[in-house]
Amino acid sequence: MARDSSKTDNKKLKGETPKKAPKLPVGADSPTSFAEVQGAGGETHQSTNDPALTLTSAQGIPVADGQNSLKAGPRGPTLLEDFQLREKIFHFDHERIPERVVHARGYGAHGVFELTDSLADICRADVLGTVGQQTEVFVRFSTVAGSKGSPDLARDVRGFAVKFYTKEGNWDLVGNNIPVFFIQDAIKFPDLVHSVKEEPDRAFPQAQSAHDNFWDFTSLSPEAWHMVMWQMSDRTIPRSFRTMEGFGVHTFRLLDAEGNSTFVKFHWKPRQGLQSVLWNEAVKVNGADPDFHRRDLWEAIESGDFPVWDLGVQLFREEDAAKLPFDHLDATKLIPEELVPVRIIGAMTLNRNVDNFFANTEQVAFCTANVPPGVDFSDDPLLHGRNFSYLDTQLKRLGGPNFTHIPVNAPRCPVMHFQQDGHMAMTNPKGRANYEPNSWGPEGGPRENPARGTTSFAAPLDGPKQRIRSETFADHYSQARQFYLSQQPIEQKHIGDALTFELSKVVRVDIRARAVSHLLNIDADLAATVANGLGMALPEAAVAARPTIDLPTSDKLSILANGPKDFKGRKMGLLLTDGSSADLFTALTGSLDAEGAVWEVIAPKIGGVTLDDGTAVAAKQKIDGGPSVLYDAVAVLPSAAGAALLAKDAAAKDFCADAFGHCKFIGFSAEAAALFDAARIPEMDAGFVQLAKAKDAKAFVATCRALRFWDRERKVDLDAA
Ligand code: HDE
Repeated sequence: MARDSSKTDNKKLKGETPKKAPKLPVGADSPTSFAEVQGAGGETHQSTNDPALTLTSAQGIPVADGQNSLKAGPRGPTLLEDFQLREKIFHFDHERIPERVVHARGYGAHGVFELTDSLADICRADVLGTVGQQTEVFVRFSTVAGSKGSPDLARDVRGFAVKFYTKEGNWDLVGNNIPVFFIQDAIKFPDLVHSVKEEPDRAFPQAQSAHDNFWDFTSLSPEAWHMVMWQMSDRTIPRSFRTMEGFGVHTFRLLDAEGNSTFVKFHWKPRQGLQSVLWNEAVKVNGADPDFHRRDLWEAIESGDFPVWDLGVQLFREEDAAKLPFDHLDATKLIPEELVPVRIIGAMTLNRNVDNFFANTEQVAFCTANVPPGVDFSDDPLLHGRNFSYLDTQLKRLGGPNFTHIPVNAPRCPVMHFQQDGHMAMTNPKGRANYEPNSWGPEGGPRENPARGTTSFAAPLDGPKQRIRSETFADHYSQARQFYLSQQPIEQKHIGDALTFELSKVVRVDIRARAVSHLLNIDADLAATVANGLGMALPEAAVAARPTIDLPTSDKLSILANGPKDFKGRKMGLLLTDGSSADLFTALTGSLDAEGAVWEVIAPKIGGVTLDDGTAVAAKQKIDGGPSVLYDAVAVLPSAAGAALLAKDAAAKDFCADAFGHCKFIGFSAEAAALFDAARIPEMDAGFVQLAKAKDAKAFVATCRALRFWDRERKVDLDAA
């Protein structure tokens, strides 16, 4: 289905500003709001059904005047007696809860998971057993380092956390968009996070790893360098949440009814294909639209273009694990898909936006320890630390142990236990028995059930207590090299550029050199490129615990090898002026609609333009509000007079120059030449497609299916020279 988000927004706008007072009670268009917020009993929200729609206090007391506080005389002091003022201000003062210590900035959506291939032969979890069974999910995507208000396109790892509301309780698969992690042991996590967050004395830089502390820590932690390669790749500047993979990272176990174990790694593969932006683009997107990713997800779901991810599993037995070249308990290593193929077992569709951000996205509480019977943990030391941390952090963040009563966290299956009381207890048991076993209820229930209940893999354990890192975790560079060599040349260039950029922000020269010393163990050319970019001599290679070995490359590790096949769900910006060709406009928007793409009109005035046949077209953006960085491709279609006008406008020239510099495909009318000249575009290369006749539009949209015109990048980027 075509998505013209200007239309979507207009519709929304109409809906939000009704001419007459609505007949429904306030909040009735958001079915969760009042009933959920005001308690399970539901009695208190009756006031919202009052046909007179009277404003009340939180205690339900009708308000006569909400605009003026109670004063002694018209200019007199405010009276302490004003409970209405006090209640309102008191509640406002307490609106914020602590933001997440990591992954503070995030965006969530509801959806559904459908199983397409049963794992019932190896796993007793109901959610993985019955083909066709649908399970409700809630997903939260996030950046890691930035605070809640930081921009979406920071170079950062993205969180990819999924809560499955299964019939056997909540299962949280709390993953990232990168399949490995920086550290091997949970005890290093606070140091890692401190190093990447803003430096403590000055409280900057915000949402960036490009500073001394991060590179100090990583250059002193050889185990980090596999993940550093992923972090410096375009994986950390995704085009959209919709175009990212997700990974459970750790090895988990699946258990059958007899307690037999199969190791498993989880993968989410986006049907939308993988896509990222360029770094220079990301920097500008952050200024033009800091909400770029959340807006993109919201708009896609609002318009019915629901993103879908396939869930894949890599399955292997204990005896296979012993033969793998890396330790499956080491979270800094992946298992190449060529060694253990990914089997697709289901699909997740995000189909409903949240109707209240705080209630859902902010209050959702994930925990790696939440697994249904049949899913169990491996001995990955990072996972064990996480199993403690997530529950602990929710107590701080959500204020007490009853956060499972919050609707987004509440299981959808029956909950039967004797835990009670505590702050904000919302679902309170009735009756006399608050312990088990008891003889009050039928059979003293609810009681434990060995047949249904969760069990752990009966791993025989033996060993001296010691603080030690396994020798099998010691090869820190081979997979980093494998990742780098698996990238296409343009992707390798981006990794070199990113490392050079980040290390250029590091002030201490010895830290820069120590970072490059690791690159020498990964790829000599990469190390030389970065050292050259930094203007420094090559240092000695870092001392490696194990020599780097050459592993086979893998296409699965490249973004470009796994890109989208079409322009569906992607966005084109149409720069129009008064007098632009109606034929071209109609042909191009028709082709984009047929492709399932989104388009927006950008014009000198937000009031829109009049085409050469007199048709009025609404604009979604005024030129300085719709820079080309917001679009996957652009069409520059001014009239001759329009082009002459835009040639004098800095924002219009930036629009063209950035589209060119970011290697975008550019459709154009002959009249655009004057604007391109003014924008100092040096060459109309093969990434430019002239739209002379209506039928050119279809061909242009087909050209845009490729992500970018990469041939141009080598010509526009000084670093590459
Ligand atoms: Fe997290 N992590 N983490 N993490 N993590 C949190 O939990 C932690 C790790 C991930 O959208 C916190 O509720 C430790 C790996 C995501 O709400 C906290 C360790 C992976 C989210 C925490 C790790 C992740 C978090 C902060 C090392 C990828 C956001 C707020 C032992 C597999 C979830 C919260 C959301 C959030 C601890 C490492 C992913 C503090 C101790 C590896 C997606 O509990």
